[in-house]
Amino acid sequence: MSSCGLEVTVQDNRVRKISADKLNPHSWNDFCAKGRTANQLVEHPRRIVRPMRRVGESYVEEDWDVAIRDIASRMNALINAGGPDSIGTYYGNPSGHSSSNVMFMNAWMDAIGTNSRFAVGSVDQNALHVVAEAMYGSALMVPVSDIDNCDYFVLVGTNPAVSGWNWLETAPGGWRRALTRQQNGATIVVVDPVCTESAEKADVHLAVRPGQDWALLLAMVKVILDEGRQHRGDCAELATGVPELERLVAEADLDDLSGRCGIDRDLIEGVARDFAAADGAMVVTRTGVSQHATGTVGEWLGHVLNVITGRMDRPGGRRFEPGYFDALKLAALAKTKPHVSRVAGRETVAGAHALAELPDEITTVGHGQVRAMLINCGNPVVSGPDGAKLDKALAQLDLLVVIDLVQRESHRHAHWLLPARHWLERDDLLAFTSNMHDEPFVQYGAKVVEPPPEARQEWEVFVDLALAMRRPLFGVKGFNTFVRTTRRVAALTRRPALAFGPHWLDRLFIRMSRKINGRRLTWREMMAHPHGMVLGPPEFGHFKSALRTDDKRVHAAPPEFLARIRELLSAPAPAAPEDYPFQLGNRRNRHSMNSWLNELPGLHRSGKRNDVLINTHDAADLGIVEGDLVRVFSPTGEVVLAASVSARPRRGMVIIDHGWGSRIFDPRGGGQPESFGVNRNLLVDGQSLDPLSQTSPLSSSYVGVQRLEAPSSGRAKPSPDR
Ligand SMILES: Nc1nc2c(c(=O)[nH]1)N[C@H]1C(S)=C(S)[C@@H](COP(=O)(O)OP(=O)(O)OC[C@H]3O[C@@H](n4cnc5c(=O)[nH]c(N)nc54)[C@H](O)[C@@H]3O)O[C@H]1N2
Ligand SMILES: Nc1nc2c(c(=O)[nH]1)N[C@H]1C(S)=C(S)[C@@H](COP(=O)(O)OP(=O)(O)OC[C@H]3O[C@@H](n4cnc5c(=O)[nH]c(N)nc54)[C@H](O)[C@@H]3O)O[C@H]1N2
Ligand SMILES: [Mo]
Repeated sequence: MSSCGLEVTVQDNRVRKISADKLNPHSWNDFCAKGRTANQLVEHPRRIVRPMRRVGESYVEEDWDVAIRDIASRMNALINAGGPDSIGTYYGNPSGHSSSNVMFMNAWMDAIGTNSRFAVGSVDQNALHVVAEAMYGSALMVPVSDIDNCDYFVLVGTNPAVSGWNWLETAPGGWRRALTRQQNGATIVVVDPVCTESAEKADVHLAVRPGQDWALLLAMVKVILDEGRQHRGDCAELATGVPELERLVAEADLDDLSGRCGIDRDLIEGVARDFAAADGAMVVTRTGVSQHATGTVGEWLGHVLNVITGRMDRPGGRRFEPGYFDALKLAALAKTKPHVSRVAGRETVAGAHALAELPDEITTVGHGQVRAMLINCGNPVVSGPDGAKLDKALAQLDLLVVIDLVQRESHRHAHWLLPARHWLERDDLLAFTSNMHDEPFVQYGAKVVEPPPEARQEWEVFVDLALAMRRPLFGVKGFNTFVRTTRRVAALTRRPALAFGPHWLDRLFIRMSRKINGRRLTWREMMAHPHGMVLGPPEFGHFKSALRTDDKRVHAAPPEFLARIRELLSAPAPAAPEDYPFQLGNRRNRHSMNSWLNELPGLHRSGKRNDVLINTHDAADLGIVEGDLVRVFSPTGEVVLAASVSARPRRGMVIIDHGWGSRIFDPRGGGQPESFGVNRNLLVDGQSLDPLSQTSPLSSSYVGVQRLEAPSSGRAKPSPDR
């Protein structure tokens, strides 16, 4: 799914065994809980297997025809009354793991012409999109890591030992490969307020103050530019804006920056000099940087360090992988018009509005008020800020449609539950991500088990809805007639493949594919390699020509980023409010995938719950010992959970894993909802955002912690396994 090759043994249409595909030349040594447990989701006892319509407090199964007709007519009525923006959408993380889902969801949204699009990017990777657009000219131009040649890694806000080396790039086994480099002399620097599994293995761990990466990275840029350690050639020819950067760092003071980020000045200077001097080096920035109000400028300065020290397109640095398919070109063609949101007045980022804006867009009366929502592969009540507010808003909708495998927390008010196919039940070619692999790679994802007969792929739902609503797919007049014609031909000839669908486009994408090592990939060749094909060694030299800026240069100093830094420099360093002295951090768990694996049997053996990790000294001050029940509260909400005392977090920081506290309902069996752990995002307010990426500062909230009671003998278990 994240493009990792799996070997699946199937008998009588049931998965018997899943293991890493040893014959997959790209990903054979990477295998995670998502792959290992895939069959449990396929056979989930609470899986939705037919469309279900809400009747009072329960659900009844219906035919697809009934579902599509009802949804289409209700949506059309809402559009007639309040305009296309009254239909809202939210698409979550797994939508990006299916090309056909993304493509046809957009085709449908363009068909109805709605601007009420909300996406997971605003709780995840928007900062990277904004930086890539400003510096490289395309939101999708994401450099990949050349791990195997790197001598000096600066890993900022990422815990690859647990989460893997991926965020708009996939480097299978990335962390293990970095550790191999380390054994051969490379240095690993981890910047993280928490002493994570990755930080433990690092040569240098910089326990930065949360949200202050920008100050640390700016200090490194300053040391490099002030001391003349930059790559002169790239600063003059590859990039524009270096003089502006020099002016910016002249206004900053190293002691001030060191105070802001909480890292000693000597240490910063040492890391900056070693980074600049290393043969191959890279800065990598991820969600730990982005999920703060300063996320975009933190992300930006990571890229700046790579650019000014000559790391772009050089061994051991960050490369551009052109892949077999030019996703940047397609993205430029398919780019949606920017839109300003009705209530908050903010412009879309990467084609969608911030999830944080959704509740007010639903509850604020006026033309364009969101009255219907379609949630595709998402659990926004749990993954975004102030879930309680969103839950309340979702309850007020005239129509809530969900496409998912099971009914989770965000789906509790759904009027329609539509059954999706699991990725083991569908064919897919992930052409859009071909430039995100760290080597040129192609694999056709083949279906391994037959889905429940009534489960459908998302694209089918979007096509059927557009046809039933009589609104042209892709917003192209005549497209629906064309689709109907191909369907008729397919029915007459009994050749289902003749009906228009994503498989038409997959073939087209391969026909259009770029030559790699002088050869063009063919469909036949791809299909003859079911384990995937590495299309040649990673190539350098594609970065400059792939740039989509008007002058084909890297824009190292976009004015809006400079302005934001000046704003931060002129403000005092943020301090905790008196009643909420702790900053709330997050971590990922080896056995979780955001909110969607926690309930599976066999995972989290030592306890299906999250707890709150409190620094040893802070716990002593509060009189809290391991296993105590504590209340964690903010102005937005509160949760009650067990304490785990640990030396990992910085003082003044408490950590609660996200993704928990999401009920799993039983619309078919009518059983009680199952629930594990608490939703820590109930503590995060939805008002503050990173102004540049509109990302919610999920890791910046201030909270108070209060001991409620001592552990009963049964509760004082160690913290959940990682
Ligand atoms: N505090 C805090 N909050 C965070 C984060 C954090 O680090 N800290 N991380 C953020 C990040 S990085 C992300 S990506 C988001 C995730 O946010 P979301 O994408 O909104 O949430 P997920 O938990 O990934 O839920 C995905 C849903 O898709 C369903 N699903 C899985 N496969 C399919 C499929 O093939 N088809 C359909 N139709 N449905 C499917 C699952 O059952 C599940 O209900 O959370 C964010 N929230
Ligand atoms: N097992 C597992 N793997 C996953 C996922 C999962 O849920 N489970 N989710 C997948 C997804 S959707 C994504 S986007 C990726 C994310 O991959 P990563 O970005 O590597 O995610 P995390 O492991 O949460 O690491 C983020 C780190 O940032 C730190 N951090 C918090 N605040 C700050 C700060 O202000 N500055 C710095 N420097 N660090 C900070 C946190 O302590 C944490 O260790 O992982 C993917 N892989
Ligand atoms: Mo993510």
